[in-house]
Amino acid sequence: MAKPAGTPPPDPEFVQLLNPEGKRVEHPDYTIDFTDDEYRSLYHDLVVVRRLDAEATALQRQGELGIWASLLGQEAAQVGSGRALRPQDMAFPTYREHGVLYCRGIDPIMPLGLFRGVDQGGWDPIGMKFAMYTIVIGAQTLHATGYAMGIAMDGKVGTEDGEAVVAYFGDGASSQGDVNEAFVWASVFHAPVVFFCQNNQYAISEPLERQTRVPLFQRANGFGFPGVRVDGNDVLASYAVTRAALDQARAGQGPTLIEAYTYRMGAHTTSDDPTRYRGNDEVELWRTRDPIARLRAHLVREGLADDEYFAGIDAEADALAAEVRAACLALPDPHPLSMFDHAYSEPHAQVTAERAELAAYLEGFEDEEAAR
Ligand SMILES: Cc1ncc(C[n+]2csc(CCOP(=O)(O)OP(=O)(O)O)c2C)c(N)n1
Ligand SMILES: [Mg+2]
Repeated sequence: MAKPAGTPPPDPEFVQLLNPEGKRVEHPDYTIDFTDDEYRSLYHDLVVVRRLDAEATALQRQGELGIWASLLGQEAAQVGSGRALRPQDMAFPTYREHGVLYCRGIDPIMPLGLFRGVDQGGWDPIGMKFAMYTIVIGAQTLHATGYAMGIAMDGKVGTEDGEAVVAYFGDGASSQGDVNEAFVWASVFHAPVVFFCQNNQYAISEPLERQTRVPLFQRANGFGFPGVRVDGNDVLASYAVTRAALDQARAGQGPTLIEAYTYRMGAHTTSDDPTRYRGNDEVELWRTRDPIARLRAHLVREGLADDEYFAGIDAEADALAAEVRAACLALPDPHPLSMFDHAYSEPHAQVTAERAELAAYLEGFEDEEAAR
């Protein structure tokens, strides 16, 4: 398909605190003061979430998951923003936020149950302050905005230890009506929500140029709240920008749109073949901006870690991946009738009738196992 006519947008300007060579860069508005241990633990989380993601992709390829949406390339955007959340903050993810899920302290087996089709996700969204994965593109931005309006009404905003909300979505989702409606509501009600857009350059096969003629973060201006673009492959900048936006929201200063400029290194999901719609050149260009390599280079440059340390992290990640694999294979198949269990909180005539119909059908099989 022909590209739209006109001048392409200029090269992105973004907040960066760590360049692709692993060198610290100063920024007038954003700073960080991590301890040596915190730098190392950021690296740990990046490596672990990438390793778990690779294991999930392998499990899908071996027929153990129905589908998997990989986060490969987006680790820094997710770990940086995920670690910027305070315990009381609420997050609303898409289907790709495995790195944020990990930062929330949720057992990494949880999303595998969903993608294996044996449960609905499994974690307690309220207890863990992490809503269920949302496949309906952009819908969670409305959920997040409503939730944010709710906590403001409950008086949980405007104090030092107030609460804030983050809504994750993609570049493609920015074209959805839901997202634009969420922007309007968040703006006029001054809702304490941070809209965190991972611009990974694609919505399945549709490139960014099919979503917008202006940089995505500038959309916020038209809705009346600030927008900022961050280098999404820089975990330090992703952390600093998200932390600042969340703190503004919790202090009662309303929403912010963050565009984390990044790249989806793998396929959209395991059902997709990206070689059909993008060239290898751009993938290789983005490989040079790898989020893990640059933090590793920084740790080496600053003398914070050596080969032995890196080997230890790799071994730990491998062991965790093996554990998650074993746990995935051991997930019990649900009984078919359990699908009706939580459709409504109260008994419901239609659900009761449908349940009875399926039960009768299943009883028609001699071997109950065979009915599954
Ligand atoms: C309302 C709705 N429309 C269409 C789809 C099909 N769909 C699934 S993922 C996707 C692309 C989303 O792209 P983006 O928002 O950039 O997120 P990414 O997958 O790149 O993280 C589409 C169109 C859907 N799930 N929901
Ligand atoms: Mg995208």
